[in-house]
Amino acid sequence: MWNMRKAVWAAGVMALAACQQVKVPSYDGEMLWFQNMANDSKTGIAIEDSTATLKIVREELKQLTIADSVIVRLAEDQQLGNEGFEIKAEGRIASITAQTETGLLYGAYAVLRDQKSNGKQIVSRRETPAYDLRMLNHWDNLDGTVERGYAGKSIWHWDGDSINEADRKRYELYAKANASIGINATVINNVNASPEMLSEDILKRVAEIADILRPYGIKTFLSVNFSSPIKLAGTVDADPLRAEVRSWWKDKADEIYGMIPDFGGFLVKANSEGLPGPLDYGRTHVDGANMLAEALAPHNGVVLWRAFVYSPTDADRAKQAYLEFQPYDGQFADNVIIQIKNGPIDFQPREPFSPLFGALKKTQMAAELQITQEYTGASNHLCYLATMWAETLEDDTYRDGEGSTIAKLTTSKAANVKKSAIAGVANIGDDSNWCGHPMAQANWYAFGRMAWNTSITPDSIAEEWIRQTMPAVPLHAENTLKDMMMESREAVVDYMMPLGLHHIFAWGHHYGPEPWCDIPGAREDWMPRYYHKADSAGLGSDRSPSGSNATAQYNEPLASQFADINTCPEKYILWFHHVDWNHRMQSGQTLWNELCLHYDKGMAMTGHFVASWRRIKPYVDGRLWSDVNKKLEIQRDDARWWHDACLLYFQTFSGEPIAQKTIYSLDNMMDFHINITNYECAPKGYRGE
Ligand code: GCW
Repeated sequence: MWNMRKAVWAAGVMALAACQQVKVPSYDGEMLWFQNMANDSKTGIAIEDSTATLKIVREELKQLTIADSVIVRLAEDQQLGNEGFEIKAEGRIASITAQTETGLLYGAYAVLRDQKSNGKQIVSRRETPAYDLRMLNHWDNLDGTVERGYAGKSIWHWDGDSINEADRKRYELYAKANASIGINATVINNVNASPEMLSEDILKRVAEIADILRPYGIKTFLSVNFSSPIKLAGTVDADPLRAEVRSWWKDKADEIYGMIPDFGGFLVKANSEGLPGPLDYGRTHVDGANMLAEALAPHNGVVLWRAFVYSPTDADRAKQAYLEFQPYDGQFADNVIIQIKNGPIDFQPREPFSPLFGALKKTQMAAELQITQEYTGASNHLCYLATMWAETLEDDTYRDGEGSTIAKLTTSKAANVKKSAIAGVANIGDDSNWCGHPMAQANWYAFGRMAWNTSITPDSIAEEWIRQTMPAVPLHAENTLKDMMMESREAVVDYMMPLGLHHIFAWGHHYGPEPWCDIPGAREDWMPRYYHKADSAGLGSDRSPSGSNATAQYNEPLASQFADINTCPEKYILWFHHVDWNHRMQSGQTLWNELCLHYDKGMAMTGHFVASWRRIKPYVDGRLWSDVNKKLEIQRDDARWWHDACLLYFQTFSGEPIAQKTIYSLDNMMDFHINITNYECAPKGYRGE
């Protein structure tokens, strides 16, 4: 019955589409969210376009069709700051005002966004960004590879005397894409940085790149290797208190600013995963960061010092960043920002927030989010990450009492913050569609939009993105697609690591499951069992006071809430507790059954995505459709892999049969029979109503 209804409904949609003769616009993956922009605008544009930035503003506004005229002007308005803008619209006449050219550029992209979304009319408003630095972090290496990159090789090329025409065009498009969503800073190389990055030849190319990005309001930053002076100048060591080392960094900073006057600063991964750092010389993170800060300060440069540190010690890895950084609160220079990954471990599909956010009171902090899908299905899985980031930004640390959300503690308005920042590890490569998965472009887009305004909802960002990327999709299909996006991250959590499980990925890659992985002699904290702790009694890491006591790193009331198995949110239960297989969950199910049902549901959702995407087919370009379809089918098969691998392995400990609520047909999706809405009550063997 259900199938029949569905078939009739589908036929109806097709017929409707046919009789409306949907004109499906062509799709060019390279053009990101600038698909099918108008080229027949008659809008009058009043602008003094004497500079590179203002020329871009004029060019962009030539695509504006929803106004008869637009006046673009600079004016003093302190509250708008350096990047804010004001848009006023009366009928079909609009004006964009800002104090700076960059503000005007952001205003221009805002009205163009209105043209495709926002009721397709220009909306009067004033906007200023939430963060001063809205940064991409590329993990790109000089040899052209991209660490944890799934979209081809690096877009940055280092050979030849200067940047070639094709690259120049791509960099302009890259800059335009970033500017259109408010990204104003980019670190172009990997945090696992080569000292060579600071060599003269490479810096010349960096300067060329910076020249291309500058008119789009984007500052260039570099990741630096702490041992650079040893490698490049033969200093005896890289001790941050050694005069010779300090003056090398000063000279290097002067040299860089001589070439790139608006250079942003350095991003540093030190004493982490084998990289050198001040601790090698018995010094501290403060010594290291402040030395670089001193070199950059005369030029207004910034040091982003990463808190992603852990070593094979006895301390629970989840506790280490806090243990290493909290004692130095208040000692970092004014132009140092501590860059903290959202969770205490490493970009897992779901982690509780890093307790360091709630512990540093006198230190500037930036959240580091991962746009590239290292642990969320690479460029094969649909995983719209805005929902994860919103979860992090809204998490309450209780640092200054209730309401101390991460957003509140890190944005420009936060106390003690001179320069605020947020970073996203880029998912960009030289693939023609930039991100590997067409839908992964939405994550790049969403990162920029959330960095501009932490309160825009993931839902409305998805809507904006769809309207600009797939402009012919009618409302019902847009809603279908939006639902897929909004549900996708939870689905990934469910089929990979539900209930607080983490780091059970395969050793050689971070794509598939390998909870059983056991490499003789390898670091304990790189082994899945370090995290899942499965045994015949139960599953999960005991981080309560009876275990590693990581819960104590959180402020009250969270510390007590997480510490007690009965009050710990179930989404984190296996993160904080070793839970008995027969523990009764809120649903009334045992832990084992609940675990099975999460895997089952995640897997079912991926089938649901395949089916939903079929409904979008009439409205999008054929190649785009099949490209995404292929990936969704891979995701569905991978979800089954995760489900089978994890449950069969954990079953060796629980000894219980695998519970299931859905029967999942992998080979005949047209006969799709999982009713997600009725999921909760679908009996085993369920095959439709
Ligand atoms: O997630 C881990 C990655 C490494 C990465 C590291 C980091 C750049 O597996 O590839 O190195 O984190 O964030 O420094």
